[in-house]
Amino acid sequence: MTGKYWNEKIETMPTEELKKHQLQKLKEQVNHCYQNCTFYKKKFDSAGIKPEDIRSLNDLKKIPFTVKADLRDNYPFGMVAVKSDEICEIHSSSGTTGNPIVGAYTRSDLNVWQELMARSIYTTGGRQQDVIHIAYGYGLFTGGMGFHYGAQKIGTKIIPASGGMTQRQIKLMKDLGATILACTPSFAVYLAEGMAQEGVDPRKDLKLKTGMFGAEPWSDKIRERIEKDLGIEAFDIYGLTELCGPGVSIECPEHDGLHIAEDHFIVETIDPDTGEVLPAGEEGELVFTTLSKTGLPMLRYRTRDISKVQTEKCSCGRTHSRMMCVHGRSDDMLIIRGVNVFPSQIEFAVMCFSELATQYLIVLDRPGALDTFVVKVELSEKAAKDSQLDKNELKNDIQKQIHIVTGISADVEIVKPGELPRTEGKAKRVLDLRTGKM
Ligand code: DLL
Repeated sequence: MTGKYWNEKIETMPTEELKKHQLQKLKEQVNHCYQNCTFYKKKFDSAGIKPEDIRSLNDLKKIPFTVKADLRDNYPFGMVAVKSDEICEIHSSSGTTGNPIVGAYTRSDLNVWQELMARSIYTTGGRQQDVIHIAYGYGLFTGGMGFHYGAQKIGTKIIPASGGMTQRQIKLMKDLGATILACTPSFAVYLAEGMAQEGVDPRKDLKLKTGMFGAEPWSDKIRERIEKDLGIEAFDIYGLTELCGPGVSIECPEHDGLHIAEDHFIVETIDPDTGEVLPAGEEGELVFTTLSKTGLPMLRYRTRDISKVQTEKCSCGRTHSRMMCVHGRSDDMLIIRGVNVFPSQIEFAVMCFSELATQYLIVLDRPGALDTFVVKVELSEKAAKDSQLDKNELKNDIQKQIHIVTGISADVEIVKPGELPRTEGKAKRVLDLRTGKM
């Protein structure tokens, strides 16, 4: 590690060299998949391609996509490309229906993940002398262990707090001198609320400098609030179980996108409807190909996450492409009265009002022929105490703002501070009661 880079040679590698490195690794990865995984061999055979056909990065397009359903259909180990005793750790993502998505790691996969997480923490300024409070869940979810491994490699002091017990977490952050907070953005908001209630002033009582937030979409408005309420610099971190967990990409101090670890992944952006590969800079679904995975390699894995990728060099000196923050997944998109709406649009509209806290809940139902669309929002503690506040006017203004952002009308319901449910992991923003109602 040198100065601001964890691995300067890799992180600032000239693009041509990086591409050569990717091609070499891609060929190896494709061979590994074809030789050792029946799933991929069948896919290649039915598409009429052989590993030798992948001669350039452009040939990647010839490989069929891999999708979430492939993982579910081959649950738990049908897509594993090594002998069973080479798998030494297993994680899983929080699937709501059907078979869970399982991530199976070999020792070498764990080493790569640890390296990527050390790089991520280091990029955001984390050093050996820091104290990292990890409030991502430990266990099957990759958040807790991923941060733990990365921080161990840097030598940072680790507080493995995991989720839950908000009051205890605040006390520990204070008493143990946490300088980095790692958790979901929604839990950071929850912690900030808890501190306000307990009269803890993060600027005076805590030593926090930075926060590493990810695992769910979060808007710029939430970022502003977290930075203001906790007095820290916030960084976005992205990843998914299928690829390794957190550490696939990390925001640098320029705060202009998240650098993708292109020495271990190739990213493509596609039109989610047609599968057509889009030019750099255009918004679409992110598709990743792993270059170093041995246990569960992923060729052209469709993430369903919507973003765009910039390839220009960043002012921080890193050459790896940047993905802009993910505001939603194509399968999170709601169709309300025939109109496409992303929960992040509602978040944007709601966060425009300083009278509101950061919690919101979208409730959809279909009692008759038409969808009902209710957005429950919470007053901030301060606004709740303001006797001058005209709630009807506020409600009308929020309704107008939602209409401007989404093009459809919602009923806004303003509730008291603390009334909406909080989650300690990923936030649940939508309650869709329409399922099964025609
Ligand atoms: O959420 C890994 C992770 C843990 C990332 C901690 C960052 C921090 P999964 O549970 O498999 O893995 O969920 C992956 O979460 O496809 C995205 O839809 C969403 N996601 C992850 N990071 C972000 C982010 C972890 N920074 C799914 N912004 C992904 C928006 C994110 N969405």
